[in-house]
Amino acid sequence: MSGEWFTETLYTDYRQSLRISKVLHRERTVYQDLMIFENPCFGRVLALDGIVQTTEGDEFAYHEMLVHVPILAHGNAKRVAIIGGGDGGALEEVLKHDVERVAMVELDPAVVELSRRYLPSICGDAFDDPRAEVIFADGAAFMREADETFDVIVVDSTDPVGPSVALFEQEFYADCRARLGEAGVLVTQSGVTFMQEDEARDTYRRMKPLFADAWLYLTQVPTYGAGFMTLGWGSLSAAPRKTPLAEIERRFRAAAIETRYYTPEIHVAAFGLPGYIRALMG
Ligand code: AG3
Repeated sequence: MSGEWFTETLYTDYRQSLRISKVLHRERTVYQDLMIFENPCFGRVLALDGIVQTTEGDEFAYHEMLVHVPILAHGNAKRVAIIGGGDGGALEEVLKHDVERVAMVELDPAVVELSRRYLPSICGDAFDDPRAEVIFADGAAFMREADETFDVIVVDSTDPVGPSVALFEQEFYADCRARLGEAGVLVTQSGVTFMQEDEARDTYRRMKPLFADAWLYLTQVPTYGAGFMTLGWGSLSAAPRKTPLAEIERRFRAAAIETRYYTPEIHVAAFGLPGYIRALMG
């Protein structure tokens, strides 16, 4: 942060800055530096350890693709786990579906508390939904020790620096696989590929030996900068990713969800990858 600008320090040779019109909150939690500020273009912004996690203006481009793609590809998801996701944006999207239980496992209680206070436009009243259980725990340990099964597991993590490193390891993906029901799907955030090639490559290569179907898919989030973000995809069956457009359209209509980024067309198209990303997959 310098003067009235917030400058992200994620990369050594490329930076993005957002004007700070007002700082709403700043604290060093037990786990990380947390800041919530306002920007004229994106509205309220949540940053953790100096990295933009989500903004009121563009959170839809991330949370809708992270959640609706696996749930609608699965077709009958009743039990969902979210690892991370303390701002509640992913949780809110999951709860738009006809699910029975959502377990959200977040490391840092301060992220949930401050998101409820300052980011209600992102989390809505998701945290009060009786189908949701918020568990404050280490996501990797939770998956190692859990004994329930999930239809969809969504990993809504920070970048693999600091507390979330374990969420990018093959052991963690294997523990997730063990917790997935038939045709279950695991999705993870795997970085902005142009800048974070290793993240996408490692995610794919670590998932590939574990899952019947491993892939990456795309979204584009303005405040993550530098082009497409990929989301990692691992499934116990090839069927979910290959669900035809007409069937995705039918499920989307039946779910009666309003979206701003997600459409059945973009769902299917998101699995088509540019050459520079395809090349990372070998
Ligand atoms: N988690 C993904 C943040 C990625 C930002 N990093 C980056 N630009 N490479 C966001 C959590 C929101 N629920």
